[in-house]
Amino acid sequence: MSTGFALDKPFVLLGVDQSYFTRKMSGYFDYKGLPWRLKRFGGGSAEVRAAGWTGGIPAVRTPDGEIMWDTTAMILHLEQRFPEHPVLPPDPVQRFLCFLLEDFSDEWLYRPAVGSRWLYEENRRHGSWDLARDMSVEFPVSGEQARQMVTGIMQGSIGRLGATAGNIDAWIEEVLKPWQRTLSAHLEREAHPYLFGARPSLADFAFFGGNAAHFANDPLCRRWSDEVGPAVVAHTHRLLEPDDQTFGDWLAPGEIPDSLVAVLAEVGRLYLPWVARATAEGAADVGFASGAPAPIDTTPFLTEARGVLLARYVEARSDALDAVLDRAGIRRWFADHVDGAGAIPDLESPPRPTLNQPFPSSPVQAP
Ligand SMILES: N[C@@H](CCC(=O)N[C@@H](CS)C(=O)NCC(=O)O)C(=O)O
Repeated sequence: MSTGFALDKPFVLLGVDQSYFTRKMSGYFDYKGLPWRLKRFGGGSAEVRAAGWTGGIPAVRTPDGEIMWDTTAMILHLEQRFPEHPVLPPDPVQRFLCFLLEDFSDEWLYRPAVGSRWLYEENRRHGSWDLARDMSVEFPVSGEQARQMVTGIMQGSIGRLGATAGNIDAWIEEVLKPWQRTLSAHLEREAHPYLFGARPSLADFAFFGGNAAHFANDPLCRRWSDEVGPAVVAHTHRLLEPDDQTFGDWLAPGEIPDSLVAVLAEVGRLYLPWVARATAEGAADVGFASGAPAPIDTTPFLTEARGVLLARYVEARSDALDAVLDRAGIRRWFADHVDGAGAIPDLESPPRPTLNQPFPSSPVQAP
């Protein structure tokens, strides 16, 4: 299997275990069977900054010493180099839906993930110490100093991603729990223990990252996930131990079970209306049924990501795809916005995108 990488050295994943996007990458490496090791990183590496990185963990050092970042771009780049155990469904309709669901995980579920860690005392107590231990490996500070540092930075940034003390309960009751419940109802079926069949896709690793780092990890979130999404917790555990699993085939071409349509409809309940408006107008309110205010600005990263997904829709568009989007009641969030389509990035070389932070927090400074 020639990949252009001498695999005598591992990939170095620069991030932390408590990080949503770091776990997305670690889950992918484990499934692909690529050698990797974790190096605790919260932004203090001169090597990574010298490569042009400006924020957003993780980053990755390849076996031949190249630095790259942005999980979506890195996974799509590695898929070109390591085609075995592919994570993109071959069927063009399922492949577009895979990108749609990955986008939902990366750009939406991250908000209740970080909000629930820093706005609920029990989660904050556990999360801040877990992160402090890792941060104090990289920075010359005491555990307590690291805990105060990371708590200060994250609490200072959650407002920007739309989570506040006034609306966090709405994020949990109107976004997280309905999502975990609907996803669990799909994953509990024997025919598809993963989103698109009996093997995991890019979107499965996106959700795995959020669950392994937050929703199946932080105490309060774990109790909710056990209650409303037991098959989601089981999905997380399978991808934590891929060597113990037997993976099967993708869904048959054109096969879109009703339970998957329900999952897509859940994406269209609050996220797609919000992102379509926010990226077109600069900002929009989530529109929680409870009335909890959640006005959120787009970011340059999000507007670009939305443009890429619309370009993927334009590229994949067919009667079959539009029929599925109609079944889920979400076609208009794509078909009516094709003028916002951007360019699909070419990921031949290790990606170092200029924009990498959907949710920028202030740069990590040692006290
Ligand atoms: N586009 C990036 C997003 C990375 C990202 O936002 N990571 C979070 C931690 S899970 C982070 O570093 N947030 C704080 C920041 O951006 O300053 C990816 O997919 O890797």
